[in-house]
Amino acid sequence: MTQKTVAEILVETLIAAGVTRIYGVVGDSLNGILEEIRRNKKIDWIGVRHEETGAFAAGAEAHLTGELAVCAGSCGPGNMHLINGLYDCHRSRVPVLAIAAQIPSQEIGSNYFQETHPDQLFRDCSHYCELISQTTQVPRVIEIAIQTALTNKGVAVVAIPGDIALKQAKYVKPSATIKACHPEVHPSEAEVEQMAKLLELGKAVTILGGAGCAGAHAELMQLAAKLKSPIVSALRGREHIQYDNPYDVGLTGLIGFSSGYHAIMEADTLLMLGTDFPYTQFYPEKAAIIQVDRRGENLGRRTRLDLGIIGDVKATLRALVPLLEERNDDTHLKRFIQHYQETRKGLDELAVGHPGRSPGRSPGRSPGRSPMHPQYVAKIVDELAADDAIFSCDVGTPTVWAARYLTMNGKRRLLGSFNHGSMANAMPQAIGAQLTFPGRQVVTFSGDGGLSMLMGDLLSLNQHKLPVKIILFSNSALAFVELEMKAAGILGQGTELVNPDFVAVARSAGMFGVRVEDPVDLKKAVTEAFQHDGPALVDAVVNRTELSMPPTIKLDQVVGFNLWALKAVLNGRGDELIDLAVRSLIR
Ligand SMILES: Cc1cc2nc3c(=O)[nH]c(=O)nc-3n(C[C@H](O)[C@H](O)[C@H](O)COP(=O)(O)OP(=O)(O)OC[C@H]3O[C@@H](n4cnc5c(N)ncnc54)[C@H](O)[C@@H]3O)c2cc1C
Ligand SMILES: Cc1ncc(C[n+]2csc(CCOP(=O)(O)OP(=O)(O)O)c2C)c(N)n1
Repeated sequence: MTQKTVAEILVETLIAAGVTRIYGVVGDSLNGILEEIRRNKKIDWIGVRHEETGAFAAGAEAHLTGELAVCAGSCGPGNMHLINGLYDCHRSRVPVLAIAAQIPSQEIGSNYFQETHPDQLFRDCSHYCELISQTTQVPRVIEIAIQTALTNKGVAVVAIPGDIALKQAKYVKPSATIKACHPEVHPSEAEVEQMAKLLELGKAVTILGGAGCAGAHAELMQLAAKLKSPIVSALRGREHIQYDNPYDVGLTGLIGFSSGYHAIMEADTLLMLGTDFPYTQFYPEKAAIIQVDRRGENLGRRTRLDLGIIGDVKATLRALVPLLEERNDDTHLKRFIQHYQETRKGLDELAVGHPGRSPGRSPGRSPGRSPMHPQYVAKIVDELAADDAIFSCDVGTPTVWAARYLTMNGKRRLLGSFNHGSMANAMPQAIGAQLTFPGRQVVTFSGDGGLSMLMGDLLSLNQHKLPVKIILFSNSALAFVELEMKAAGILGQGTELVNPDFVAVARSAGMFGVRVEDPVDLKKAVTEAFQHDGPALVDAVVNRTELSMPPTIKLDQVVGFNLWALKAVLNGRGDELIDLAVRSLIR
């Protein structure tokens, strides 16, 4: 009977599933697996400086390829550091396997050095989470974990004590089934007919499309053409929907466009396709609402429905479109296309650079110089970036600028921590993206708070020779939260950041670095960074108090804003108040 070590079988099983790299930080509980990876040579070990980076990087790889990606952490604190990144992967529904090493098996339950219970800790951020306590469990448990991550789309965790990994086990050839499979979910004919009937009743139908529209662009355009419907995108759907799309009216939501907001609110029928857009206050109260989603459990969880259909967007639309009459009346569509053009014009007018000056004042700037509009930075990067660039944006205002100013063209991709909403995602995701697509340009929109949170992994860019381009929106603040505090009517504290010289940090990490304070220097700096043969950072000094106004301002937000203004005046922060007031008037 052929025997192999558990680690050997684990690595072979991963290779059979198409895994080519594992992100993580080593530790002696991982030694058996590490040694097998070294010996086998078919998997690259990507050492990072923080395990959370490894989990985000694996998530980016899985998002971009749809295939399994793997990260690993050593026992106790080593794998606990994975947890936030794994939550992000799980909520974004990307297939990731985490190998969580465990303390020696005979010590479990004795409060041993570094003891935790990963098989319990990771339950909430995984579909499958099991401990291998016997050699006879491999390869079965590993295969089930992989299969579950791929089929249910999300995280699976295998906890494995270091000593078990080194033991001999009976060798079983890895199963052929552990590959990503993409079955189509079709609704029944009767359900599609019911949907067609309901849609025919609507005079003003708006489509809200999300990430579930991936691969269904042609069908979506045919549908909108027949219904004469404007298409609003949810943020995760942008990259799949907004290109070559004459029906596009932008995003809705707090950081969305007023055209997207009104196209939904003023529709008599809303058709939700592959979206789990979470903000309930942005759904219409009176319209008939139809939702199509491949997961039945997601139907109706954000808004009440008149009809819920379980099905893939592509398969459902293929069946639906032939049943619909083409409409002649395009009043609803035209109205919101025009609205969108006006909104777009308004946003583009904000994306300007005034050489040598800008209206605000912020701490830490060169004397006599005031910061740039972040919108201008975003617009210039959009113009200069490659046609097939992969972008990632940090949670915070970089998400706003990416949502509003990065053009999606069907080849570009956009990564973020959109569902989990964790800071510090952009640079780690860029690591995964660049390793997966070494020939493509990978650009981050980073916040100074976000970048500094996992800043140790700037070192990984040079170490792994990853030419990632970091566009740093340097505003010396946790600005998004500052804005939220203002909207909530509190003066706030804890948002100020005393930053290092990021260019010096970048250079000492082996990167190209350039600081830009004057808009006139921006294009040259971004071009140099893009042309540099290696990792680069552009420290763009931007205005801290640019408002990301919601498409509609509710009374309580206005009251809150005024309350903040009052407190600011009473506390003698008048300069910032004027700054804000000017900006909100502009808009
Ligand atoms: C700071 C910040 C601000 C934000 N502000 C906004 C905002 O203003 N506007 C906004 O839109 N978002 C905003 N977001 C993002 C928001 O939180 C959600 O992540 C986003 O709206 C979800 O997009 P989605 O519905 O496309 O993706 P998901 O939430 O991933 O939903 C996709 C849905 O499609 C289904 N699905 C998947 N594949 C298929 C298929 N083939 N066929 C059918 N169904 C399928 C899934 O089951 C799921 O229900 C913000 C995020 C951050 C961090
Ligand atoms: C891990 C984590 N901690 C805190 C928050 C709350 N939060 C959301 S955005 C944000 C500020 C982000 O600051 P920065 O990266 O500097 O971007 P800015 O908004 O200033 O442009 C904070 C603290 C979060 N989302 N995630």
